[in-house]
Amino acid sequence: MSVDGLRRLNRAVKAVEKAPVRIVHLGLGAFHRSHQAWYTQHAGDAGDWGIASFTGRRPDAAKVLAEQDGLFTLVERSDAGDSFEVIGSVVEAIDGANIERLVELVSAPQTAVITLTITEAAYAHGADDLPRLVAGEQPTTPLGRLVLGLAARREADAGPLAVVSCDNLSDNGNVARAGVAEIALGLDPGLAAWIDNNVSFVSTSVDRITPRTTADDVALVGEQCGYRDEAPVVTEPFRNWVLSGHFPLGRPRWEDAGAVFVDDIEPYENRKLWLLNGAHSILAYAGQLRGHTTVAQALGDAVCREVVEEFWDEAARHLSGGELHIPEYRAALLERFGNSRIAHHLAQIAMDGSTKLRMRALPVLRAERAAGRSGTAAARMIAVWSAYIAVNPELQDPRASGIAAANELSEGARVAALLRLLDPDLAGEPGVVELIQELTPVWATHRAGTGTAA
Ligand code: CS2
Repeated sequence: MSVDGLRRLNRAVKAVEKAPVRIVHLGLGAFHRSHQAWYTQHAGDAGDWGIASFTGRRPDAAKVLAEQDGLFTLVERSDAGDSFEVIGSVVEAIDGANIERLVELVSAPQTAVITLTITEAAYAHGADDLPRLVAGEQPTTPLGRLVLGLAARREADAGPLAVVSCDNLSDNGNVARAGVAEIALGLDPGLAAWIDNNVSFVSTSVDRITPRTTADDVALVGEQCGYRDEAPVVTEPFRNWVLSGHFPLGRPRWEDAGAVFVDDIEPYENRKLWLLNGAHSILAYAGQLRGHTTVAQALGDAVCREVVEEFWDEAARHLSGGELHIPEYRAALLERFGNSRIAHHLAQIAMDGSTKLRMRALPVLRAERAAGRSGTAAARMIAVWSAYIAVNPELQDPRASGIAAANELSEGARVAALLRLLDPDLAGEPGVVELIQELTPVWATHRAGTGTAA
């Protein structure tokens, strides 16, 4: 970006002084910037809360953003048009491999909150770093890095803080706690005890549909705003954040921006994971098998829409508590998914299916079967995944080797092996494998315009 452009961006954000770093974030991606960065900018006390955000695997995002002083344009895109806002809450953008800076910031007494968007799959992989940490080498996983930072905080006697998971996992605070504890215990039981006494793990349900930025988005911001921003983010107008847990050293007044704090987060998590994310996964596989590219296109296909609605009917039977307003929520989802100006690519959602389906299909399938019903619509989510990976074996997945091994088997054994990857117990239950097996082939041969599927 030109110096002139940057100055104009700076003026636009009216950020004379940057907020001090009090939040450390792991996982500097588009979603972090459309969600936590937006909420922090809109908190009443935003001036007190700057975010230092670390990338995950690649340094590029940090480099581009650091050159813009952390500033970027958020484009809110609705059917009615675009609106543009410069976000200034990310005051430092850092390569995740810069462990020195991470340790420095996590051990600083003024750091009060660590937020995470590290992907669902990353919570299972922290222990991969244990041998490296024990050998005194640099950790490479987000949880390994987090534990190293917490160890430094303990050494510095910098006091308690809150870790806030913002990934699409049920009970994500406790999942983060367990992942961190496993590494810390292997490294030093004293550290594990310190974490137990000083680190609060907050669970959250996060929501804002945010596709990857494209070259067209960069060009559009240039045309509409009159400056060149190399790292804008396009998102939908809707956003939601439900949090549950304790912040021992305080937090931004995110409630000013609409965040909701609850005692029991489970009903909200399930509503989001099953209705929104579950529908996304169905559309990702069924939609691509039927020749569609985006969520809006897939939803416009009556066959895809019907399987989504059937899954919603099943899931809704097991959603209760809180203030869920399911009919309104479903109607809002149809509108959000139908926003055709947001090109949300099905290929992006399809990745890491074995982890996502555990959260999106399995709870509904188990609940339906416990109630004496077949759970056909939930089983169909697994069937469309199974049909999709049979013809797309290269799809990114944390269990890629298990999927490749399953793909070598005959169809019946293949489906059983895939289900075992998701849940060995369910795979052992009579009738489940057969049900998924029956539902799979019709999708394997399906293409748009060829009638209805089972
Ligand atoms: C999607 C989510 O990629 C996926 O798996 O289902 O990223 C979804 O867009 C967000 O959770 C929306 O809040």
